[in-house]
Amino acid sequence: MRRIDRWLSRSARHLARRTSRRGFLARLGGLLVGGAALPLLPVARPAAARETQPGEPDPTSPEGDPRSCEYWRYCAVDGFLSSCCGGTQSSCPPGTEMSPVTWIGTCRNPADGRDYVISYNDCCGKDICGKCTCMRHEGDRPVYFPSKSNDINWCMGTVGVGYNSTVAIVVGVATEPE
Ligand code: ABN
Repeated sequence: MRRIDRWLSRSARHLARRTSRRGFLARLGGLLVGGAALPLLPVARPAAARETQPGEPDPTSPEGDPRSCEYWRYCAVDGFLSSCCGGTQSSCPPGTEMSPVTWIGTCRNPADGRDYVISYNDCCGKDICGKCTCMRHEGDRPVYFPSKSNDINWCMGTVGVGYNSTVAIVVGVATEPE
C-alpha cells in the first residue's frame, strides 16, 4: 500500500474509534436546530424589522405604519383607513370600488424630507368600515371649496355610492409653482 493510503486508512480508523454514530447524529442534530434558531436571536430581529420599502420610513414607527393615522401619507385624510378594513394604503378592500373622483393633499415623507402629492380616493359600494378613524386636515378647506375639502363623500361615478374607507396614493413629487 502506498504511504498516503496507509495514512488515510490509519486516520479513518482513529476517527471511527473516537466517534460513535449516536454522538455524530446528536452533534449534527444540534447544528441543524441551532442553525434554524439563529434568525430568532435578538440580533437578527432588528435587522428584519428594518426591511423598509424604498423611500418609505421605518414601518415600526407611526410615520411608517400604514395602519396608523400618523402614517405620513395621511396628512390630509378624513375617514376610515382602507389598510385597517381589508385593503392597503393604496388598494381598496375586496368588494369595494375606488372612486375615480378624489381630493388631493401634499404630505412630507420623513424618509427623504420631500413633499409628495397624495390622492385620497374613497372606497365605495360597501357598508362603512368604522375602523381606524383618521382625521387630519393639512391643507383642507371648508366644504364650500369642494375641490379642496376632505369632508365630502367622493363616491361619485361608482356603482355603489355608500362610503366604506379611504386610500392614500402617491401621485408624484410636489414641485414649487414657477
Ligand atoms: N371622503 C371621506 C368622507 C366620506 C363620507 C363623508 C365624509 C367624508
